[in-house]
Amino acid sequence: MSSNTITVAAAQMGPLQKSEGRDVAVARMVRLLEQAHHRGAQVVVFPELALTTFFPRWYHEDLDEADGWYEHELPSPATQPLFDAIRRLGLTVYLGYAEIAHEADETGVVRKRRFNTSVVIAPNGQIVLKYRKVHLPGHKEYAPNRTVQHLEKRYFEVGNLGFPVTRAPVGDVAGVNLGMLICNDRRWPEAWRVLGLQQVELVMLGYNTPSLNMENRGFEAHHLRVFHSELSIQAGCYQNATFAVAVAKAGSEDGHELQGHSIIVNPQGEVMARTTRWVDELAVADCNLDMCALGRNTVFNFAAHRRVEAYGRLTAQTGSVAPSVWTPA
Ligand code: CDT
Repeated sequence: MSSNTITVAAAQMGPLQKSEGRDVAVARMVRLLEQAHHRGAQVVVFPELALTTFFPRWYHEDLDEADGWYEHELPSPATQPLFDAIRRLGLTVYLGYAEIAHEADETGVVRKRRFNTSVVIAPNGQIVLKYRKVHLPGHKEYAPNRTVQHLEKRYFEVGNLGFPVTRAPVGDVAGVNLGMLICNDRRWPEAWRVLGLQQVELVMLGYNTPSLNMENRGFEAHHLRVFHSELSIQAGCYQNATFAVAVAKAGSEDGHELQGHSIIVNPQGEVMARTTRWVDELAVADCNLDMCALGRNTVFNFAAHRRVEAYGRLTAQTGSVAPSVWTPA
């Protein structure tokens, strides 16, 4: 195998019920780490909010009542077995979790803040990189028109760390450019491009995507939900010359189905490995990082071909605006 190759694992998780504690999640995650190590993986990626059920579907009037869903420290007594396994097996791990941080807001006031967060944990148990989800889907208030609530805008602030990339050793490779996204971020080309502009080589991303559109504003077929997820990830990889490990929570959580379909994608946008079931399941692939060079030096040689003078709208404007109307002379 090339000296610039790393072996990565998508550690898809089957459902976690509302009644199940972190002990259940952590025990299953440790088992997945052991299996991934056995299959030669050096990197393991878990889903978004991996330690609990997807709690934003449950409404709490008082935010503080929801505190039990969040991590107040990492590691904690409950998550320590995960860190012990990471050290024992010498793995690099992406962990998605709900974070409570006591830190200053933009006005300088220190307060309790809540984020949908992921970290990369090094084989020695240290946190290498932290990311807080930027694109929060859903709504803030209880929505009686919805079959199922999606209260991410209630439970989380918009991430305030940008889209960081760092270079860190992985397996036998001295330096790999690592970046992260969380769930809905994968649908936004802007997020991928900010990572691409930092020469990312491996994007790790976890998700909890319902199998059905619960907004009750029109039918969306299940296969199209999966197609849109894969389309976004494959396009993000191709257009930014990067690998991605994209990992789902899958199956029925208290009767609410999550779509599964975790994939590992190469810089050509091809799916290299995928999960096929809706339970705890690994997909493993060897990623030769030299593959990132082709796109980066040809079609997507950003320095040669990007035209920032034409992209002003991307940061000047949020919503779309109607064009001026053409009228015949
Ligand atoms: N967790 C998360 O971000 N889920 C959203 C659901 C939105 S419904 C299209 C996702 O983009 O998968």
